[in-house]
Amino acid sequence: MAALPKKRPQEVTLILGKLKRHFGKTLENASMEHIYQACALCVRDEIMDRWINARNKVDKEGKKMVLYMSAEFLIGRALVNNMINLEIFDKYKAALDYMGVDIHQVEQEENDAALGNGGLGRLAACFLDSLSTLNLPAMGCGIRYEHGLFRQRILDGSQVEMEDNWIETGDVWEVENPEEEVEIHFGGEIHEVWTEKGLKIEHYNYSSVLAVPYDMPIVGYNTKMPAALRLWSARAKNNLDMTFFNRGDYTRAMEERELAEVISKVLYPEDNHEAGRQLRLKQFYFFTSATMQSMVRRHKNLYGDLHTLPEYVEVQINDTHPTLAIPELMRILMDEEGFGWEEAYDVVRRMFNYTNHTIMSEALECWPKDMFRLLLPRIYTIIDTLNEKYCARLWQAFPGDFEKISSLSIIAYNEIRMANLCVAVCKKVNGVSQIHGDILKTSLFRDNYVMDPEKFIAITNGITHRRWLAKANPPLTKLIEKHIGKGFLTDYKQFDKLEALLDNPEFMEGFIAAKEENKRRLAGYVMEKQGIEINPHAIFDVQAKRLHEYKRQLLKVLHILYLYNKITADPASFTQPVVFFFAAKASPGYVRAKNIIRLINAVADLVNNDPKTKDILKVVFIENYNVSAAEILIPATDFSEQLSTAGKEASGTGNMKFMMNGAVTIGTMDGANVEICERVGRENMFIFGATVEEINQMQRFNSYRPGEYYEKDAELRDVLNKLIDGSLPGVNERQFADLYHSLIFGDYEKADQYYLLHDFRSYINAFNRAVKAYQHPEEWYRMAAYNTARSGIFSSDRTIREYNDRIWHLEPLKG
Ligand code: 26M
Repeated sequence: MAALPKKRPQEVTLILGKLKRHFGKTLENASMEHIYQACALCVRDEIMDRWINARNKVDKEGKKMVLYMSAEFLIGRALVNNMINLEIFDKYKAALDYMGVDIHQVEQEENDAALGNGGLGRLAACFLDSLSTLNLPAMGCGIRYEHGLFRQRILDGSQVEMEDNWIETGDVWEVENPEEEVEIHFGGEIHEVWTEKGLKIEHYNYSSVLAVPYDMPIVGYNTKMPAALRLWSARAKNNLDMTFFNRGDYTRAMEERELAEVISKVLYPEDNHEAGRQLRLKQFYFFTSATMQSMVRRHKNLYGDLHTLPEYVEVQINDTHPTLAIPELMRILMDEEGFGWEEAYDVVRRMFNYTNHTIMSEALECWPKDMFRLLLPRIYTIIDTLNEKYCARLWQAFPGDFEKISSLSIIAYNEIRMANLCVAVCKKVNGVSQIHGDILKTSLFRDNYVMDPEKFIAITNGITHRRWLAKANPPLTKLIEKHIGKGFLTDYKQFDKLEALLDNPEFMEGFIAAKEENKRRLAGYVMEKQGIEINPHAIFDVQAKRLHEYKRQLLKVLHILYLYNKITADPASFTQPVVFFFAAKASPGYVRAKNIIRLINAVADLVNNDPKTKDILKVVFIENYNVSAAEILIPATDFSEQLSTAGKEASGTGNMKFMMNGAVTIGTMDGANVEICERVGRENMFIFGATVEEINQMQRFNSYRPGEYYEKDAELRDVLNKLIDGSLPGVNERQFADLYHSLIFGDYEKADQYYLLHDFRSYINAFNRAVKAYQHPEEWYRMAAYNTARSGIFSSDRTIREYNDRIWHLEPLKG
């Protein structure tokens, strides 16, 4: 039968209308980017009414809201995500089909909004999706970086950074609100003046920068309450300083403007590392001051009395980066609103909560006192007073114990320690997985825990299963919907229903077909982007995360070299085809991390081109890992590599994404891997390596001797020697000497800080068990599908419910 002519979908008219009115184009002469813009404008229209409505309701009904403050929001693309959450994806797909346009090509026109580095920023984005889906009143508050995380290219095996320009295609989602701009003050001097009302602080000779908010709607699934993401952009107070201009000093006239606007120019690309740079401190004060000023302004307009602020606002600070909101609110209440110290502190101590994301000492935020005081003189005096009062409290708790008091104090050794400030003032301090929460109590914040045990909680991270399953994995989502309906999209508990389907052959066939389809999609992506051919029938083994020594990409490299040695010595010893995918950005200044990228690519060169290994092993470095690449990579994965040294990865969230998409984890007992293991059992994942307790033991007794592993294990020695014996193509023999040396001898730090050699054998063992399991397809896919079935608890909807029950106590918006 001939196909009936399809009825023209109504969305076609909408899209064509936007093309005509906004760009003066018809379908025939519109570019793909025009079509993207037109679709985005249509979707935006669908959002706006709900958005306005929700905000009015919150204001009118006097609902409490949460301000989720974060220096990073790693959003990714918005178009298709918004369509899915508005339940209009199928209609738009049909409309574009009708117009002869592939919706996935339209999708790719959008640049990722990569206003974050990694886990911390992506968690913030998942949380906003869940807050909106659960209809909880929320606003995300951050910085509108003109340039997000750099784009990565690999040239001759090395990382090269290129400028990101997300705004080119992202501005369609934002609404500029110049009427809500606020002024931020830096530098200058402060004076105490006596007035009839008592001592008053005045601030002189400061320089001003304007903060202009741009609001972006965050649409949860079928929500009544789109959240707002408010990002602040820096602008000079005077466009051109005419006093300089009139004197003929044209450069100076513009300089002022450049200096102001540089504040929101670019995201610092460091993850889990703190370099103490002044501009970054400016960024932090800039967005925290703007957020506090606008919060106070709104509250005064709506409710009049600032004493009631804690009844209407909860502030969650995402790591220490937004900590300055605390002294800034003290400043506003005291210097601008006439509150006394105790009166202001009583408001502030009831509003703030702090999430810690790392115990890596190099990532703990500390600022040199002198630099801080010059840049923020008034905030400095407030912190100084907070510190004084806190030390008095510490003295009560630990009389005479100067060492303890100085380790807990907010200011010591000429540094201001943001984590200590947070712990001193916040109502709740939370870790991001159970094990991480325990480590906070027993090590990083041990003494604070003794003083205030009720402050410390652990709420395990989560991921939004709308983006990470429904958007990223259409075939598996369709299969799940067919068997259990769409309810799981808003009710994560319904994942449990999948367990019964593991005995259903139709479901299992569909599960396998979905995995195969996703593997072919990834193979197509790798071919298109990088011109590399891969075997879609091989095991897809994936390690995708920021490059960091503690995450141990290097352990994976050692393992690949081990397999290479084995196969070249005896081809029969390992015959299972495996593609090893790495995807990772390194901070541009992190020399060793960049060298590990260079090494991965050298090893790829070696094994991919050796006739003895090229049909068995393939190493692929995925360029420019970002949210959109993750959406392709993760659903295609068989083995999820989660190799961090136990005790170092606070939670991990990639681990959850892989699990949900039916990959099986090879991992250490670290972060949320521990809870994944609790959910699926040791028989459905591959655990290896030292535990936190074992690592602590070795540290306590200083008993770890990596050199002994090198001496006793000949195969390990052969692997390590490959780094320096000229075997690796395309590099100088000295290229990896530092890595080699750091594992066996160490230099400034001690050798093999992250226990790679200790865990090497244990890892090989776990990998081999995984390969063996994979070779029994029926059992393997059951294990994979079981992982999906047990993953519901890692939805960020569960996480947000827990934050709400234990910290915020917000009421969902109804009607
Ligand atoms: C700080 C100051 C200066 C420059 C950079 C930073 C900085 C930026 C990002 C410090 C840490 C940053 O991120 C830390 C992070 O992403 N932590 C991860 O948080 C995830 C969400 O909770 C956890 O799942 C990861 O385990 C944890 O590593």
